[in-house]
Amino acid sequence: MIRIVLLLFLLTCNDLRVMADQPSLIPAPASLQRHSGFINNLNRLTVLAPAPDASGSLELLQAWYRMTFGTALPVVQVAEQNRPCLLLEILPDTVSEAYTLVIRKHIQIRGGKTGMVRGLSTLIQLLVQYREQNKLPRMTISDQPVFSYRGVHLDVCRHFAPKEFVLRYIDLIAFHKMNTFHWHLTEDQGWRIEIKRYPELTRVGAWRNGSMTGPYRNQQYDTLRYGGFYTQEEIREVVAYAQQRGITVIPEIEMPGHSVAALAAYPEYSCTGNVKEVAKGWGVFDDVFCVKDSTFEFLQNVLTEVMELFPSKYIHIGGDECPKLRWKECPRCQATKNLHGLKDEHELQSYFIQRIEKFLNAHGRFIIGWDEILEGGLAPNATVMSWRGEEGGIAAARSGHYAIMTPGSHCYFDHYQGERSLEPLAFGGYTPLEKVYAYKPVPDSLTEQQRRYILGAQANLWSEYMYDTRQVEYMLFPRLLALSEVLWSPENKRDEKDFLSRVSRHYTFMDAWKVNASRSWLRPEMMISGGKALPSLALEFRRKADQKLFVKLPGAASWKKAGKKIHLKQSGPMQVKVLSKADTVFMKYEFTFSKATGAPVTLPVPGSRSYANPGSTLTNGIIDGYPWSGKHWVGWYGKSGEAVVDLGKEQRVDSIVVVYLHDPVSWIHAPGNVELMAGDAVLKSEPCDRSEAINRVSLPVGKTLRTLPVRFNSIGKNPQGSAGAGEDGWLFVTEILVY
Ligand code: TNX
Repeated sequence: MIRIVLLLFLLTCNDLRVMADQPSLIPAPASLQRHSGFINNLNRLTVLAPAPDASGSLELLQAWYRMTFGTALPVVQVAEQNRPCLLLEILPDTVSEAYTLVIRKHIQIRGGKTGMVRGLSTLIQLLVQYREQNKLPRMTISDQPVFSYRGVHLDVCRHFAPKEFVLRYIDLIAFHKMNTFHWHLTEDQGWRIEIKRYPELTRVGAWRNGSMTGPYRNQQYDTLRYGGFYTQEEIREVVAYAQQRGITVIPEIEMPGHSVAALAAYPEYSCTGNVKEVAKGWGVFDDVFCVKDSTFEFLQNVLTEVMELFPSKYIHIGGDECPKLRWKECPRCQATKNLHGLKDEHELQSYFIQRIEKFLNAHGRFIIGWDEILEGGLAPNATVMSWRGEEGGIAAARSGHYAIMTPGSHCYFDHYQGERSLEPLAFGGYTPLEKVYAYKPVPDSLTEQQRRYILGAQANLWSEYMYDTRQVEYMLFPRLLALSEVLWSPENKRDEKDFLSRVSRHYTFMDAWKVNASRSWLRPEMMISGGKALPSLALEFRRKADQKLFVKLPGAASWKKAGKKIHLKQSGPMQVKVLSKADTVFMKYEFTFSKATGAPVTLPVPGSRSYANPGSTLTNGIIDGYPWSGKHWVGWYGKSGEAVVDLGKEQRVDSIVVVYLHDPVSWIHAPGNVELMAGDAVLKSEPCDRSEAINRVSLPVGKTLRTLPVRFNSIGKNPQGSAGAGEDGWLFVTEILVY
């Protein structure tokens, strides 16, 4: 008996050891086969000089090796006795991303020029992991990506990134097996690419006389001159550097909207001729390119220089968020509209994009545009970048157009990745690591035939609140690791728990490269549910690994160790201390109690898309702040919302208070008013205030009630003069309080 137990014990130990030895790679390879045994003396690794090597693979290996370990590998002409040797077998193919990595007596990577780049990042990750043990397990990896488009975007207009950082960014995304860098080069707040024929674009357009300094609603600005741009020589350097790393650079030149900087430099291409300065604040601006022949001549000349610099098949021409106000009032735009028999300004936008598309197609290039290019008729050969959800991508695929998925819900890395109150200022939203990892780029609603039009997905880094490049890294990592695996690895290999443990280990690599990676995902997540005798709450923290939790409850004088559930009965601040081997974090939450706190809520009209949070969100005691984060709200898109609060028993209700959001730049508008169905009577509130971002409306009741059906009346489409005018808008509620 004892012997059997001992045997079982030894077997378990062995299993654990094998587990700890598992190669930890991100993204996970398509196939990995372990062989028995190891290569020893890893610290004596050499690399065999490849036969005439035009691919630059050895150079890249040495650059990445030096970034990681501080030195280069010794290069030998013949493998030496008792020293492991790395052999790069470079195949003539330059396009395929497939590679094999065989570790037996020596190490061999085999692949075309691009496959070799992918293989090198796999090898370096293994070397980081097994360096301390000084031996490498034998294995064969055969690997290739699932999706052909694996993009990362960077907005260098809201905040500028110097060329040196752009090069580093390319290294970072290539190392994680992404293959496209979408370089957002022009915006209202800055034009960042030198165009020889139009020097004013950078002399005037690359600089602004102040920037927004806080969250959008505060409308505070500094008066510092801010800007920068890339010379054509620098751009050539970036493109060549990227090419060497298997990265295609797609430039984005925004039109017809988001073009204030260009129009400040050349006001003659606006409708009014009267655009005075590069925009200081973020948002959507009414001044856009005027739809007349001279504008097209200008843009075609610009694009001609752009094509000379960027060999990519695709040129991104923007197309998003173009208000139609100026066009409606402009005689020249109206003349163009009438001349071509166009129905409305949406068709005029479509005409604009198609005319540019024709020009680029004639030069052998294809356009990508944001999903607004679907409105008023899609240009025949365009590829759609779907950002307002997945609908744009679905519509494109259904009509036989290629699409790239980049929905705000999963791919906007300018959103918060952790509890808002603990994070640096961000755009808004809530896109934690696990959510990115759960992303499926191909919507289920597509047929087999339509699916092949989904090329892949992309992370977007809009830099309104990324004041420096450290912050860019913070927002990119570790979320990029999740997206890279979503796009590279077979879906049946996806396993969140396993992935998170690999992410933990990957910090060794990220620390070596001095990446300012966020550790927010390591914070335990608070789950709130209703307590037993209302009003009360029960809190549970989803902890990671070895974390210990201590809490100081509202009104309490001292800290106590948190059990599995924490019971809460009153308003006030709650502090949480999380201790682990890695670090200590403090978290603070503010709870607001009312008669409804913890009460169950049903949603006869469920929330939309990423904001379809459960009804209990509205009675969980948390009133979110500004900038808002996605998880504390229920959001309804293009319609009114409804919620029914169940107080558990009949009781006196003097009034109810609804706390809602008003953030027009994000297409979120305060409700018109709110209503309560109190028995047969319908009680209506005054019109909702919209002077702050977070507002509350109070509705006097004075009745005895148990269930409270509340209706939040939408104001309909986004009003004229605001972002997304004429489109469906959102309605956001964070809390219902009952007194
Ligand atoms: C919308 S995404 C924009 C950008 C902003 C971004 C912030 C897109 C095509 N347009 O101009 O920076 O939201 O999340």
